[in-house]
Amino acid sequence: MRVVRVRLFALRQPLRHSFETSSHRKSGIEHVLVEVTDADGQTGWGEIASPSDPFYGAETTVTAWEIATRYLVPALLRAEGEDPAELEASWARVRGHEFAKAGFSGAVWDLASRRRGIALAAALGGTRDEVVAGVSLGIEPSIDELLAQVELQRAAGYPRVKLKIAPGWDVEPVRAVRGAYPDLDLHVDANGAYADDERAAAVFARLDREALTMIEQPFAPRDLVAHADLQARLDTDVCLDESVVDLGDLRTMIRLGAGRVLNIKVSRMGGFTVARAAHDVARDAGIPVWCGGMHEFGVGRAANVALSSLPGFLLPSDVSGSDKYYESDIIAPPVTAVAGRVTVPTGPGIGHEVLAERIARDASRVFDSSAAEAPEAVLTAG
Ligand code: OSB
Ligand code: MG
Repeated sequence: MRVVRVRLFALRQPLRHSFETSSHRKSGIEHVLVEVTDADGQTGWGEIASPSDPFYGAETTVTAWEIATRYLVPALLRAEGEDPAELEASWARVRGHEFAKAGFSGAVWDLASRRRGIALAAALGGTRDEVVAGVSLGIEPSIDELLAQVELQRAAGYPRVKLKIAPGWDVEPVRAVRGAYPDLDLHVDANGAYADDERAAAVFARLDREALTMIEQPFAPRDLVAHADLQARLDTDVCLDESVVDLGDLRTMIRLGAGRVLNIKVSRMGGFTVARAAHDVARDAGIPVWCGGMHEFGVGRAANVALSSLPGFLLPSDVSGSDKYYESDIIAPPVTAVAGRVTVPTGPGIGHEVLAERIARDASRVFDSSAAEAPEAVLTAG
């Protein structure tokens, strides 16, 4: 397998309902689609799902574009191998920039499985034919509006609801939702918004009484010790998201007891090979995992469905139907959830047709490695 051409498309889609987290509010999402083509003309697609701004992590759409065009494209064009991991190895010496790498990883995994005529889920070692999906709800202007959102998603059939929390929007909204839905599989995600102080300790002690499935990423990403101390005090499972970027972080989490659940995001961990390895390490340690989302368009969403079919994904993943976020999608058919379940496609690759013409037409920025004006690659020294 040899990639002979790479195209990148920056594409913005409006959100149907704006989404607020502890850091900011957004009404649209811009991601970068990656198309790779091999010598036979077969294509594979991936999605760089970096947020536009450096609030979830350090990357932005602009840094991802820069790293992709200057480093990842030239590395990939020189790589060769049948296993996608061999192509991923071509950019291994680029440090960080996991979202950018994950988009390229998705594209080569999609290409490799299409070449073999098998589904991405099968190529990854997936064992389920459907996955359970949960929804993630942002911070709302009022508790009534939050309750209306929960009701909407319950009516759509989703069995698990995650609420974004932040200082000032935590115990009260959680109690209101718990009061209205005593049996709901409910969890909260702070995106690292709390300082490790007495005030936070009081908040988490109160949330510990609300029968939550987990409390996700209460503290800053690098502070594994604070998470371990909190986990030791709570009955509720602590889940790590931003803290675990590589397998070393995961080993630290396990050694310290910094959480009992892991959110695996392909984007945060830099690709499918490492995400799958994290799944294996967590499974050996008895840690259940689920697949987190980054408001992916269809390409990234379908790949998350494939990953969620691995056996250690024991909790509902953030792979809600495309219609929760977007009017229309860039794949056909779109990802759909019926009664909170998404069928794992069996067709080659991500198992959906990618609407390449639509992507090319609507893109605000395009890069083509075959175009005469393609920027000079930086990655030359060995
Ligand atoms: O922490 O899971 C998160 C969106 C942007 C940044 C961080 C997160 C999220 C989500 C989105 O919760 C969930 C989804 O894609 O369905
Ligand atoms: Mg999270």
